[in-house]
Amino acid sequence: VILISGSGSNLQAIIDAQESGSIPVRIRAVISNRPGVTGLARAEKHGIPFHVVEHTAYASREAFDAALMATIDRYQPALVVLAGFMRILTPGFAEHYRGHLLNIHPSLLPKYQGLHTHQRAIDNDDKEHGVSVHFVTAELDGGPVVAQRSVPVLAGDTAESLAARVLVEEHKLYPEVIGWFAEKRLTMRDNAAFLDGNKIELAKS
Ligand code: NHR
Ligand code: GAR
Repeated sequence: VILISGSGSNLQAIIDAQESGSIPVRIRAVISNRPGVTGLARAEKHGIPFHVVEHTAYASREAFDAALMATIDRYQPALVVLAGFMRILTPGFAEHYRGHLLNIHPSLLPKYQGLHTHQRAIDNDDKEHGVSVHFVTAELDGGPVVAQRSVPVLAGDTAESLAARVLVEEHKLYPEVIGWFAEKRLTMRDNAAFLDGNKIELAKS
């Protein structure tokens, strides 16, 4: 089950990988917290069940997350994928899907947790920026990192031009990592990620 909030270009990359048979997954459903977004039209076009669970309809984060969990659990997914999903999830939600919940975050974690990552990389004069896929835990953007890809920051970059360069890498990386999970090569244990039984350690820069 894939959770989105917007354009869903990462969703599209996963749909494409499913349809080409390059990864052994079946997307059971797409859920958006915002109505009318492009990502929902992508799901519809490809015959994937889709739902809107609007966070604005709930009085608390706990109530929203309970509704989200109820919708997700109808599909009994092996994996829940955050793909441009923009609502912080409660510790109860993160615990419920522990080890079965991935996010793609547009920075080289642990740098730039939270929002506005591209502008922050530019403001700090970083020469390198990129994207991380991580298991989601209660700690925002703090769960174990599974894989990263970097891109150069170029002179004259705006947040938009840099985001576009990062997105190209996102669309390659996320389907690959989801494929590892589907092949049962990727697991989380004791707050660490393992690929083929080997603990994933971030390269020091
Ligand atoms: N939830 C938990 N518990 N742990 C994580 O690691 C999470 C998470 C929920 C979302 C994605 C994350 C990102 O990749 C993510 C990781 C939204 C915000 C945020 O501040 C921050 C980080 C991420 C997603 N959201 C605002 C909020 O109040 C709303 C912003 C908006 O609606 O535009 O929830 O960057
Ligand atoms: C992607 O860059 C993703 O990494 C980022 O939002 C974009 C969504 O694009 N995610 C976050 O910032 C999570 N807070 P998409 O909807 O086209 O996949």
